[in-house]
Amino acid sequence: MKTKSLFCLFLLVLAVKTKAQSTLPDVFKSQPGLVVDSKKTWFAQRRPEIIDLFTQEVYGKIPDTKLFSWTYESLEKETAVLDGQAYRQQVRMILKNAQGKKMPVDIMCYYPVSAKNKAVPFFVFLNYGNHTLSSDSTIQLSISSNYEIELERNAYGRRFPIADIIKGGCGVITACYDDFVHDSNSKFRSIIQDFYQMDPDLSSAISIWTWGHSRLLDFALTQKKFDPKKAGVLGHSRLGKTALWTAVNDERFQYAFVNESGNNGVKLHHHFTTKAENIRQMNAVFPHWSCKNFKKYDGQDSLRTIPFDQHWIMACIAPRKLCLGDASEDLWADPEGSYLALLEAEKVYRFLGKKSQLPTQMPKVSEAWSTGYLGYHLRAGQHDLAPEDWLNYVHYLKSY
Ligand code: GTR
Repeated sequence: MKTKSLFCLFLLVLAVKTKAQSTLPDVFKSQPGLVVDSKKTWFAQRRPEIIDLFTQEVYGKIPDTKLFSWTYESLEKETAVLDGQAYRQQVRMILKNAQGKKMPVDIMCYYPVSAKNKAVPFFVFLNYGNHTLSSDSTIQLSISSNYEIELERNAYGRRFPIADIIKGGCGVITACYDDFVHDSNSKFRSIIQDFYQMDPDLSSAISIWTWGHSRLLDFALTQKKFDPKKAGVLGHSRLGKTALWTAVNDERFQYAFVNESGNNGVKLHHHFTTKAENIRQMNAVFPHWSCKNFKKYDGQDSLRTIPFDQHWIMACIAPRKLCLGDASEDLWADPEGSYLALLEAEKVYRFLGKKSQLPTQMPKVSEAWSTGYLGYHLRAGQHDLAPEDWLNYVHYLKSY
């Protein structure tokens, strides 16, 4: 009897798996049923159609940059740090909306001394308070983060090993994500109305942070030490979802580094597992991470009826570089569903003529793959942005 029920369970799992694959929405099939058959139709029709769909149904609108202006004030002139291996600068960007309302954002950048002679590859990323990156007391306490107290200095230093990144020959440019909009539903709703002058139902914190990444890139591009052809946006978890959406929308980023982004990041909704975060859970706890329309998809991942999936938006980065990292114990972010999404997105890279052939088998723990266009590594351990992840990202940004 026991064997029989086990066999039935096996058949059920098999049926679910097969269904999951057969119902995966086709990235090449446009809304009115047109099948994309040329590069031209991909770029002129299908890609914009996917971005519009995700703007309307998932992440909401990004602020219209034309309605804002900004100036920079120096908080710290170029200062030698990290035993003379790097320079650091702190700059306050004052954002101004069309009504003249101002909002400060504190930017911090580091670059290796070699950047004086030759522009370096660099990472743009948001953090949880500039002062949480290091114990150096000359870093300004964050003006907006939840971690504003002195005690929080260096609280996230491990996640951002600046000295290693500098040693690897790369620069960084960063600011606190809360400076652009607070990561709480109520604050998000008031700031987006007061400062961004947008309907909160039609946007999301992810779209505001996306806009923030682009403003950091603007600043980087005013600085000769950063190589514009080697600009990477990087994010972990909620900020990994943001890095993905940023790279789609801001094509100045040649590289996207998406670490353990999970649901609404690089995980397939159609790869439904009870161990991973689902749409309903994310919408309930973090309603401000997606627009109002996305709430109607609650439960559609478990039923596999959601009419689109995340490989569509990943494919919109093609042919630029996309590098993912997951952790073996981070089942909440669903490493397997992320790798499957990458394999699906790869079909678009190949369609666009790029020679990219990732192994069809999920990489083993501690393995890292790269095809020159797409990269993936699976770190041993839990949900985190660890020095080992950075080793892969620095290597990737420099090598491809
Ligand atoms: C979790 C959330 C995830 C992920 C993570 C993070 O609580 O469920 O989607 O984004 O937070 O950002 O650390």
